[in-house]
Amino acid sequence: MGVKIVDTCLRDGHQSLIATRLSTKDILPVAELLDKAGYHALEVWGGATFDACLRFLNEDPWERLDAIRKACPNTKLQMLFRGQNILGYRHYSDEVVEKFVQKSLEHGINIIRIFDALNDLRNLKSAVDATNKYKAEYDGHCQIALSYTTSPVHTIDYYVELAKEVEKMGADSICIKDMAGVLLPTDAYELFSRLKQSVKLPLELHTHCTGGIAEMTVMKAIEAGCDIVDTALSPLSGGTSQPCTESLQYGLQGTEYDPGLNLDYLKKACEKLTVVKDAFLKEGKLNPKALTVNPNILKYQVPGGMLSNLMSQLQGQGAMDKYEEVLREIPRVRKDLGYPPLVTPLSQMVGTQAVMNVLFGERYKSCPKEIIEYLKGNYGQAPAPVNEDVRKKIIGDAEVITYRPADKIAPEFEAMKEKYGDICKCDEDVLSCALFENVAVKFLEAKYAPKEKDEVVEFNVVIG
Ligand SMILES: [Mn+2]
Repeated sequence: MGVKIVDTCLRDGHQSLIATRLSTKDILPVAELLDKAGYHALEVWGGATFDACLRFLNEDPWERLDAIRKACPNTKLQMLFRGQNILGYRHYSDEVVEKFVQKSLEHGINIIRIFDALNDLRNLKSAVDATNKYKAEYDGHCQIALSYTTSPVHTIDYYVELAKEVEKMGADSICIKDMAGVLLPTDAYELFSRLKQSVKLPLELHTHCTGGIAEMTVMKAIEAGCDIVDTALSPLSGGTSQPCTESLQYGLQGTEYDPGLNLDYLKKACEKLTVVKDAFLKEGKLNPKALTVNPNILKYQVPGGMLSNLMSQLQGQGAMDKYEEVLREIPRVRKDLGYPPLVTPLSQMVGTQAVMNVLFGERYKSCPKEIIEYLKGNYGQAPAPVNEDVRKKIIGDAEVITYRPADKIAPEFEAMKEKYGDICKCDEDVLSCALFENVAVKFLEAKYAPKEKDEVVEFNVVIG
């Protein structure tokens, strides 16, 4: 049995390289071909795709999912789900989490990859329980992903213990989610060897090429028994994205690890996606910097998506010259905050704080409100103690909670449904509003507005 492959080009590939701007029109012709190539799954939804559809592409993310499901009758579809954050940037109520899981499965998702930025398992429980509740009905699968990072507390023992706990929680498989691409080949070998000995579940590796070591890391993980790896079709692979699918297929062909993918279909899909990619390059929406190996990230631990966001943030401020300085500030902020792994939403929060610290010329002179909430405990437990001087400077004597943040969040779904009863035509619309209220309301108002053109069409009918 060879290694199984999940292709990420239609989710993380474009999230990492082109700020999640592939449209459904770009996606469908590629998806149809990938569906025939023999993948374990295609990662196509979740992460930033939902937000980007509503905010930038004027597309309904639920309709995108339906269209992809229709285009891919043979392959499992996977989504990335941020635990209690769902696909948003704050904690939602348990019943919104459950409803979102159920609707995702109903619209065709099979594998729900659930993670929490802080690996605070309390923040995974609702999503995991909901997936397990509905998975039989919809051919679902509950994967728990552990956010990988390195720090004095993030040791191999830490991950092995965490893996044992998530196995008990009801995961069907475990993913090591190395969103920054900082997992070194020898560490991967040790980590996957230890995990293989400690848990019975299938193991998956998700990493990024940013630092230039991903292919080595993937190979060592496979040799240590990793069952599934994430790769991206060539046009959206490499750089801040995943290793290239076709290359891995060529590299492992004929070995005991042969993924068994059909290279003819991959080539056809590659041709379609290359046309799309070239257009993004031409419009300047694919920054060549994102495609260049950056070994510095092995030092700074910055994930690909965060790097491209950081670049556009700094470009917007006309401060690209501060890029290296911000990269150096990130690990300092991270240490002050108790070594949170740099993954959404923590990556944006730490990134923005680092930008502010550099641009204001004084550390923590100003803070995003999310950092204030984090320091009050509202994102969950930090992996290591936070710097109390920094906490005091930012939140003073405000209360710091130790219970699960969502414990105090009242049910939100019905209230949202009532509030936007005139705009929402279905529960999916209500969920869009629950996650991204302002953006979704604006989108739905436009979507359901009577089309002016249709109303004023006049026919010159000659009755003779
Ligand atoms: Mn990723």
